[in-house]
Amino acid sequence: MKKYFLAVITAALMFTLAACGGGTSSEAPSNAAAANGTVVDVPITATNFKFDKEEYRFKKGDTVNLSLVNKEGVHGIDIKGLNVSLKAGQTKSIVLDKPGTYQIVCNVMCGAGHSTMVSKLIVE
Ligand SMILES: [Cu+2]
Repeated sequence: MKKYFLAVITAALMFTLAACGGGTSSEAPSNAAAANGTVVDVPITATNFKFDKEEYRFKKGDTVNLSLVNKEGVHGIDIKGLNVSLKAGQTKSIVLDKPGTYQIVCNVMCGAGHSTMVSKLIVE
């Protein structure tokens, strides 16, 4: 009886270990990628008169594939200090190698709320 119990415990342990092992291995690639900089697709969506997020946060070393989507109105983006200037449908890939806060502004005279179309891109 004791032996049977032991066998069940052993089987349960092995099953748990196998399940854990599976979980870890499926997460490992993304963690490894994060350490060396992750590649992130960043669609910035613009409406009248704001961008979809107040701040876009990344880690130093990340590569971001920026694109602009106009959901409402006609807008563009300039990111000061990162040499980014995009119109709708354009994309630009940049490596964020300098920590800091960069201002994202609309670069198209889109109307009454144009000057309030401001967001931040933060590199930590
Ligand atoms: Cu504008």
